[in-house]
Amino acid sequence: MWPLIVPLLSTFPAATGLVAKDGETGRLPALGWNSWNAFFCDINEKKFLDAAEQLVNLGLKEAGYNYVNIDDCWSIKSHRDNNTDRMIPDPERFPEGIAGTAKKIHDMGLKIGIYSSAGTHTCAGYPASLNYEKVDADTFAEWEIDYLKYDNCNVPGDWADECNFCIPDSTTPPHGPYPNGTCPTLQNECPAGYDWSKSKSAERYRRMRDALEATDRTILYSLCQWGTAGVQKWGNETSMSWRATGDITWPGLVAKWSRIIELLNLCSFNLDTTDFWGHSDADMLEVGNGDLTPAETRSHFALWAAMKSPLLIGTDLKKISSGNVEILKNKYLLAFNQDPVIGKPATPYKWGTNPDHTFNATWPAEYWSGESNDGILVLMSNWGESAAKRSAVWSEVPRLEKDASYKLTDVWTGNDLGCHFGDYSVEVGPHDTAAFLISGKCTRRGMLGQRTAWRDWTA
Ligand SMILES: *[C@@H]1O[C@H](CO)[C@@H](O)[C@H](O)[C@H]1NC(C)=O
Ligand SMILES: *[C@@H]1O[C@H](CO)[C@@H](O)[C@H](O)[C@H]1NC(C)=O
Ligand SMILES: *[C@@H]1O[C@H](CO)[C@@H](O)[C@H](O)[C@H]1NC(C)=O
Ligand SMILES: CC(=O)N[C@H]1CO[C@H](CO)[C@@H](O)[C@@H]1O
Repeated sequence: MWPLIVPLLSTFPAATGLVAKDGETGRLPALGWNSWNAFFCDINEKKFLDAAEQLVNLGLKEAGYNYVNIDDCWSIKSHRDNNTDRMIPDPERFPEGIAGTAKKIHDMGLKIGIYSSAGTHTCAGYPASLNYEKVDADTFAEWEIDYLKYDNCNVPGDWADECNFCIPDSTTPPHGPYPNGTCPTLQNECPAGYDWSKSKSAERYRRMRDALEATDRTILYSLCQWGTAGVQKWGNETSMSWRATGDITWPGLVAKWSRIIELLNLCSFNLDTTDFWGHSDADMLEVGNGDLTPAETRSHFALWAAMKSPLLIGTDLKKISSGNVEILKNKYLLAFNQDPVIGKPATPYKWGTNPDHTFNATWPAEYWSGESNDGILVLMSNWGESAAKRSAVWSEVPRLEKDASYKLTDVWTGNDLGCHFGDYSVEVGPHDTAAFLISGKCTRRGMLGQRTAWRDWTA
């Protein structure tokens, strides 16, 4: 009955690309698990089933993490099927094919994602989807895939953009744009005002969007386009999420705090593009990986959640510590990330140590706030190497009144922090982030102006 679906479809602007056929997929940031940060190419079906089982056992599925995403290296490397042109799942890694794995993941009440690239080959050199968009989209739909991560490797010369987007830091992978278009070293930079939605990059990603649209399945379309080619301008009409930066990790660079803080700085300048249905993606989580301290892990997760990045766990869930599971399940931060009423992310309201809007890869903004259905979330970070005081001053925090008393809840402990008039100060450890939710105004003025060390409040 065609007329029945018209009202649903008509709620989406016609110019907007991807329609979620189920009316819901992609409206909020995706939550789940992806193999890359944990295993790189060393994957097989068992690792996905283990991850799925652990999502269930650890209560992460219950908390909302529902995608199990296969990254690079899942197919036969040498060729496509000579008759059908389809990619061929590696029979040793996936003995029952991707469709077989998908069935098992679905039977656990979870969704499954797959990976390809808008080039001739994936980043690890496997067949990829440029010029095969239709056959691949149809194949993924037939396998009952729910999510596609679409990378940007091995773009042939005839698909090169006519001019270049600024990638100021020349170390690979690319680091994405500086704000204000200042590009120190680029050859053939596109002129100011260039319409990046007309670029060949945008066209490569639109082709797969259209192929996915033409299937009869809802497949969340996630661009892994490294923040290049002005994707912040066309990502939302092309996809449900798009990467703001280069990778958070690659073989040889695993879970480095320096990389996390660098990405946070870059992402902090792209937050106005995120709202319902389209999310600027800060890349997959490193929670549980490398030598991140608990403070660094808290900051990483809190800021990624607050920016409304998709949250894809990237660690071996058979080895994760209970402390890290608790961070991933933080109910206040997940509620903010998955807010059904307010789609905008938290943003910096003050840089703190540095002047506002400073672009600094080791010292991004330290004071963040965002509105949510549950109240105002405030984050105060300390990027220094020793503990320091951080003060949230109501007159500086958007939407708060200067001369008012607010009720605060500590996001990490769930403790009621009581009522605070005018401001709230805490001691924050190195690389840590204090986080609290302002859930309402206090009517009594009983605790005016009282200050306390973070977490020491017992009143
Ligand atoms: C398919 O093509 C590849 C590469 O051209 C070749 O190595 C392989 O033997 C062919 N397979 C079949 C079944 O024809
Ligand atoms: C992205 O597109 C959706 C419609 O698909 C729209 O609701 C949303 O507001 C857009 N985001 C921004 C930041 O404009
Ligand atoms: C980044 O900010 C910190 C803190 O102010 C400062 O010490 C450092 O020199 C800055 N880095 C650059 C490259 O300006
Ligand atoms: C140096 C410079 O021009 N900085 C500007 C960058 O853009 C922000 C707003 O996006 C301005 O507030 C800064 O002044």
